[in-house]
Amino acid sequence: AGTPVERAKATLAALGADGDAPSRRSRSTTAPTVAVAPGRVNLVGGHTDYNDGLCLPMAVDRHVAVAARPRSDDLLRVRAADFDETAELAPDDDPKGWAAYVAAVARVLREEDPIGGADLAIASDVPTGAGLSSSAALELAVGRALLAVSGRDLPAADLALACWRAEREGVGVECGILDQFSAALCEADSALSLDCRSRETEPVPLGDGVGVLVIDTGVSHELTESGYNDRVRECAAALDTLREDADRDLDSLRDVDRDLLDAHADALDPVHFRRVRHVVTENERVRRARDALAAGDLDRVGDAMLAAHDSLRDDYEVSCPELDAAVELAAETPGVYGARMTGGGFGGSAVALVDDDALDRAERAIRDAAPERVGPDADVFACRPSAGVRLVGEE
Ligand code: GAF
Repeated sequence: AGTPVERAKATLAALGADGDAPSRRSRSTTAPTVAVAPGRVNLVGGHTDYNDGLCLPMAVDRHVAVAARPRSDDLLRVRAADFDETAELAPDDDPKGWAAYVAAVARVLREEDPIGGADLAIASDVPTGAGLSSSAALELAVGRALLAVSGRDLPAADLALACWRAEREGVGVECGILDQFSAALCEADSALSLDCRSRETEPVPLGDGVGVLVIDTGVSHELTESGYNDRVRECAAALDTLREDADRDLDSLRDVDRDLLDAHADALDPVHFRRVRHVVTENERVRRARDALAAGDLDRVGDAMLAAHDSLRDDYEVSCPELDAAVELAAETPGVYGARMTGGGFGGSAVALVDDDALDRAERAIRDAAPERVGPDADVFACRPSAGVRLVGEE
């Protein structure tokens, strides 16, 4: 029971009380530092980030909290409250599971400047494996907490890039920057327009009349074991073919538009053609949705979300029957503007944009129908747009 911040603090206090206590100096003189970082949904812009494309994520009001205090040695002693597990990490250790994220972030941060040893306690209410980017939230909260106990600071975008490198190099997911930038740079009450090529971000206020529902299918996805890295490679192979056939210097699929794709369609393997078509049309949908959201045209945002789902299902093939059912169920629910799968896919969650006045009714209707329509472990909850990573007390 309790919020992630309360649980992280209590867990850290309990960690100090056991036999393997931290140094007396750090225990007696240092109040805990607490960092929180949010999960996210992505309203539009799926699988565009590693193709230098556009996204429109929104951080949710569910967080990973990390309570920390310095140690006098260089160990990281980390207690995961939700898993009831403790890991003790020396600087060169290479653990598996959740501790891999902690070790990878510490390793990347150490490349610039030293970070001190620390006791860390982690607690979260971001569901794991649900496509809500719990791992980026963990990375950002750990990173912010480690910097703080080491007397260091980094701009949020630099911390996001460090955590992105940690995920790629330390954990082995060939992801783009979407999740780490969302957990770092989203602002309260807003979606975030993110250009993954320039790395420019701009908040787009969501407006009072909009609610957001998450429909967690209960089908867990695991990016490292899914077809995610296959999609990254298919895009890279398609880009090589297009460069050769068009004899053009293309930096990424961001440089490909519909005309270029159509002109060189015959050179592409049909599967690769569909992958590129998704990326090209998805960037167009993000532009459309971003402008429509800024103009308060929620019907248009919803249409872009529904079209995005079709494209992710048919051209990119990263959906699954439960996600399709969740989107279908949401789309037929009164008050829903649109819905799509969010995150890497192959399981996880769908996100729906809903008229705020109809939010409670829509949530109930979807929750009632979800066990039969989506799956026995489906869960439905409303969320509010939240700010990115921060130290508690500095909000
Ligand atoms: C996962 C990845 F980690 C992101 O980088 C992004 O590609 C997303 O899937 C799909 O848009 O969350």
